[in-house]
Amino acid sequence: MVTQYLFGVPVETFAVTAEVPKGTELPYFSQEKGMTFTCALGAEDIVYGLGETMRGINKRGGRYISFNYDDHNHRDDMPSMYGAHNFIVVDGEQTFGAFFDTPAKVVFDVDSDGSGQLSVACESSDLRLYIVEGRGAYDIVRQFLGIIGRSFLPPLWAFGYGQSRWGYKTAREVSRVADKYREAGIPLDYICLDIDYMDRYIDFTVNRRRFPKMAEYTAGMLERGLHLVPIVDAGVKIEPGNAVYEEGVQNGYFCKNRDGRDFQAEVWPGMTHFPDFMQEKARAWFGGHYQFYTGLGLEGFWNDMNEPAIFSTEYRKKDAPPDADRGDPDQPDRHIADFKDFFHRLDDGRHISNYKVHNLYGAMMTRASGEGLSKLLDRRYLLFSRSSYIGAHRYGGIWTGDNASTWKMLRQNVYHMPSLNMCGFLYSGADTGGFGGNASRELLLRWLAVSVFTPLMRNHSAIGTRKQECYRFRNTEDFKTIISLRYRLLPYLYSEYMKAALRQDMLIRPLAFDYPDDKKAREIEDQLMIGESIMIAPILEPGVKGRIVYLPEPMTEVRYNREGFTCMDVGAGERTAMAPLNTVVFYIRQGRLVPVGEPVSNTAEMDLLDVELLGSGTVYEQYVDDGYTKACSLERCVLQRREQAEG
Ligand code: MIG
Repeated sequence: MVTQYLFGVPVETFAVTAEVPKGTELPYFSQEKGMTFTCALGAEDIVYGLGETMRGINKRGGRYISFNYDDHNHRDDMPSMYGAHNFIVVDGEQTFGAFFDTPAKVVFDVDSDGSGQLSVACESSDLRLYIVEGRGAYDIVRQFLGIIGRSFLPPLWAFGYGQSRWGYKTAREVSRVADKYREAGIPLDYICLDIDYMDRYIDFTVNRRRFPKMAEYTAGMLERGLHLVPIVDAGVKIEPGNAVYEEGVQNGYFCKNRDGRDFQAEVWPGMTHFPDFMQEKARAWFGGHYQFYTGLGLEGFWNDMNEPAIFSTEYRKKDAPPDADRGDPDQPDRHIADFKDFFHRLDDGRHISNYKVHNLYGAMMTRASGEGLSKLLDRRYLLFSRSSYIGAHRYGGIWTGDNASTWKMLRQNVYHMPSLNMCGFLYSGADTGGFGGNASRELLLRWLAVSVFTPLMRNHSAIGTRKQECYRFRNTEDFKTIISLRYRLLPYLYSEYMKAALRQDMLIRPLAFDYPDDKKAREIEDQLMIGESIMIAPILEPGVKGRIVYLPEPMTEVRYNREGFTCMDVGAGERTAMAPLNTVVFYIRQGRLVPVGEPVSNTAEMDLLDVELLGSGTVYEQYVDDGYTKACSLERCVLQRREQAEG
């Protein structure tokens, strides 16, 4: 049961799409000190949720601030990342979910001082609070997913493997990446174009010298089974003659400064204006401009810098001293002052500083692009954004930003996935191999073995770091093996994604959600459930050849290497699983099945129905379609039966 509590006059966030009955008496919480909600936690209570935040799946012991930031130094104590996902689930003595629907700053103190207190401080007293009651954490999450609307449905090719790097400068360089992958026989479905494809970092342009004949180039790539995925930044370059700039100025589509003029901030293109994505008309206008790309045959995009990220503003120079707030743990960045310097016009006529609706900016950019692309294309599009708010999951996915080539970040990727799923973001993933720093061969292989199971599987790295394309490492055969597992599992992974999205359910879950009565399973954070059949127990440490795995029930242990799949039934309890770098071990639940396909070099070659069934079950309900139709429904499921004789 979900109940809504209304405080003040909240800004419309579009997060919740269902009609939710209003309540008068607030259970669990005592509301103190303005809009601070507090609740005493039991000693063993687990607190789930908060999507894109640091630390483990159980958020207990930490302090988290919803205030979207571009900070590439992902430390454990970093309070804010790029998204605001204000949904928590308390599981224990009291079991309930709470969604704090407000676009302003929210501070979640989840028993950070060990006193057993959960406190949620909302900076704005205008908000909607949704309380979800149910039969345990998983049921509560499903009810929550039920009120925020269906997840974005990407095309099949978006589930392929993608290569990206900040620094690809020319069509020639991009073609070389494609050639090298095909030569090495490593499957690949798309290559991302970072900011250098643009003309001086201006959105909706292509640098004609470095990417001549873009439409032909895109078509040629598509013939090789490769999609190009350009980046789009939030800021619009101030430059007479730039049509997007001129239209924005004329129509009042940009955010304003204190004097009512269009606000100026420096980002990659130099001085820019920020589109006022809070206005419906500005969204339609910006989204419509994706026609520039769709006209070139492009169908996939990543939206960046939409927290929004700022280098300097008309009020604050780049090298200005840090403001007085620095050192205050709740004001973790000097840019916080910048967000008070520009204003949105809401569709109800109110003017409001970005600071007060800050967490919606990236979400509304995603919405603008998603709605634009839905109109422009007769098929599904790929879109993932850096910044987000709950609700944006209906228009696109997210990636978890500028991580680094460290084992800690790999582990964080594992922790992020179920938390993001709880907040609606099914299509997500990390920069595989790490963005900052230099990836070792071992780290990249282990990371790929995790990314095989995340919907977005993209290798991305920063300019100036060690080049991280798989073919640059010794013995590319090993990379081919791991990535080919992804493709062989696609009949299952695609089916499970679509079923989860259509049922408004989670795809990636903590073990505790499937085995709520198993005390040990409840504590495990480095193993995950992927869809209805698979459990993974990835290797997240350097220099080890195996790990201890906990099985809450007897399962089929599947070992995949260059020879293919080997299955073995194993009992419940702890066991040691050895996995050399070129091998992935995963588990299939008792009585369940996993359909696997033949190896292919990209999704265009796949026949989703040509499968072999692994596991001890008898029937699997497989979602199948052409991979791009917009008309997706559970009616597209077919039953795959295991032959009696085989079983
Ligand atoms: O200021 O476009 O998170 O993925 O490669 C950095 C360059 C801007 C940040 C993104 C990253 C991307 C980079 N961008």
